[in-house]
Amino acid sequence: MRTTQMFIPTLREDPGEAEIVSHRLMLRAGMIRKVAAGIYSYLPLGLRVIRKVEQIIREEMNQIGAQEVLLPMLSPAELWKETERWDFYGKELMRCQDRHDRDFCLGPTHEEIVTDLFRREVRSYRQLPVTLYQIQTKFRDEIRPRFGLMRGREFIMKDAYSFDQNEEDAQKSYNDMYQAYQRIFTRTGLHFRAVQADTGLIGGSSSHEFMVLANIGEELIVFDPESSYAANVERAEVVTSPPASQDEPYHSLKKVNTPQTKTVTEVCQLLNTTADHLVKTLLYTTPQGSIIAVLIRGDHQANEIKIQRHLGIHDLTLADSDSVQSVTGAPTGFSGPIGLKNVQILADQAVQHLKNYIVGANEADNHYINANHSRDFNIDVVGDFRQAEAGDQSPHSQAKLETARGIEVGHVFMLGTKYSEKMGAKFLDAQGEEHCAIMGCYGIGVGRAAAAAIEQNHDDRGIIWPIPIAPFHVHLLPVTTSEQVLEVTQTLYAALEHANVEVLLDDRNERAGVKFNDADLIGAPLQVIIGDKGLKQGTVDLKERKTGEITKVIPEELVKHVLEKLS
Ligand code: 9G3
Repeated sequence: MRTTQMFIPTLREDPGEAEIVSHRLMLRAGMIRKVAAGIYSYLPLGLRVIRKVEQIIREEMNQIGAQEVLLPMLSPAELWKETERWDFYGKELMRCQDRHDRDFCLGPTHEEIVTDLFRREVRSYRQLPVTLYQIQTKFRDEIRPRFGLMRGREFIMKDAYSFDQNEEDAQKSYNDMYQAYQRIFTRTGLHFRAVQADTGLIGGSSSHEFMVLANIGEELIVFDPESSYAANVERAEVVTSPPASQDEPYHSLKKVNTPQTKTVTEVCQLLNTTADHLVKTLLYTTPQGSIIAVLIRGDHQANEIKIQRHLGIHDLTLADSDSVQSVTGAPTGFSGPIGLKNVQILADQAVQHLKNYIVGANEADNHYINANHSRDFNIDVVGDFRQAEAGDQSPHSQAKLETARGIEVGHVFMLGTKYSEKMGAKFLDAQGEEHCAIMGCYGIGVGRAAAAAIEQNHDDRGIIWPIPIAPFHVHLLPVTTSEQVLEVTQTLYAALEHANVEVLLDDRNERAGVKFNDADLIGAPLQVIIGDKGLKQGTVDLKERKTGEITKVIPEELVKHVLEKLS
C-alpha cells in the first residue's frame, strides 16, 4: 500500500482525552477515531490489526472444531425474559423498540440467542458435541466507558458456546478452548497469564481469565510465586489465619468523641491505634431498596463481588448519604453495628476473631471502643467478604501471595445447565431419555487484545507491533525524491509485495523527519530507509523498530533479509 492511497490521519500532538498509552497511540497513529463516548470507528490501519487478531482467532477456533456463525445484533426481549436476564441487567443492557413497539436489546453477549438456536435445531446426542463461535460487535451501555478500545460501549468480541451431552465431554470442550486461548494469545505476541476467575452470578464450576500483564490493567490478580496458583482478587479465596490473642479479656464498651474523623486513618491516629483494631461498617443498598451492613477489618478492603455472590444479587451499591443518615441517624463515616435496626449484618471472617475493637457509634463525631460481637450486637452471617491482597497466605503453598495488574482479554466459563434448563435446550440420549445440554461460553475482546498489545509494546516514539498483528511488516521510507531513490524504492516495493511481505510505502512529499516520526508512531516492525547517501555505497538501511538496530543491505538482498527477520 502507498501512504498517499491510504487514509492514515496521524496526529502530531497528544490527544487530551487519552488516559492510557494504547488509546493515545491508536488515536495518534490514525487507527481509530471516537464517534461518541465508548464508540469508535476503526480506520484502515486499525482495521488491519483487528483483522489480524481475528484471523489468528479463526484459525485456532477452526482447529478445535468450533464452527463460525454470525448471530444478530438485536436480541428479542422474550429470550432474555426466559432467562430472567431482561430484568436482571439494568441500564447496561441497551434496550430499544421496533415499529410495533416490540422490545429488543443490542446484543451484549449471545447465550440466549445461541441456546434458542440449539433447542430449535438439535434433537439427538448424535448431533453433539457442537461449539459455535462468532466474531461480532457487541454493545454494553457502560457507565464509564474509557481508555479507547479497552473499555468501549461498542466492542468487537469473539464469543463461543459449547454444547455437550455429559460433564466429561463438557470438560473436554472447556479444555480444548482453554488450550486454543493459550495458543491465540501466544501467537498474538502477548505476555499473559491464565488465572482462576470468579464465576460470578453466572454460576457454574470453572472459569479462567486470560490476563495480559500491564500496569494500567484494571484487574488485580494475586499469584503464588511458588505454585501455579493465580486468581483474580475478586475470586481469590482468603485463608484465615488463627486468631492471635485468644485470651485477651473483654473490656467494657465505651463511647469516645472522635470529632472530624471520617477515615479509618484519622480515627486510628486520634485513638492512637492501628487499623486492624478497627472494624468498618459499610452500608449497601440492594436492588430491592433494603440496606445491608458489611463489617470489614479496618486494614482490609471489602470485596463487593463476594458480597454480591453471597446475597445472590448483582447491583449492590454503597448507600448514599441520605440513606446512611436515615438508617443510622448519623452522617457517613460514623456507621457501626451497635443498635442498627432492621439491617442484616454480614461480617468478614477476620472480624469474627477480633476482640475489643473500634466501630462507629451511629452518632456524628463518635465511635465506640471495646466493641465485641455477640455481646454488643449480633452478626447474621460470617463469610469471606474481603479482597485478597499481597502478603496473604497462599491457599496452595506456604508462600505469601503477590499481586499484579492485568487486562482481561479472554474468559472461559463452564456454564453447566444454567441456560439449557431455563430455556429447555434438551437432547435425547441413546436410550431416548431427555437431558439438558451442558454448556460452556468463551469470550475474547478483539479490540482490547490489540490495545493490550500496544500497552506491552511501545516506546516514547510510538507503537512497536508484534509481527503477527502488525498492520504492515515493512515501512518503506524514501527520504529524497532523487531519481535514483525513487527507482530503487519502486523496485523494492514491487519485490517485497511479490514476496507477500505486507509493505507500506511512504510516497508522500514530506521531509525525512516527518516520515521517520510517522513510521515510528505507526510501528511496523521493520523500516527500510532509502537515501542518496546509502545508495552511493550501494546500500539501503534496514532498521528494526524495536531495537533501532540498522543493517546496511544491498537492494538485491533486501527481500531475503526482511524474510529472515520476519520468520
Ligand atoms: C448483559 C450485560 C452485560 C454483561 C452480560 C450480559 C457480562 C454478561 C458475562 C458474559 C459471559 C460470557 C460469552 C462470551 C464469554 C463471556 N456483562 N456478562 O453476560 F446483558 Cl448488559 O458475557 N459471554
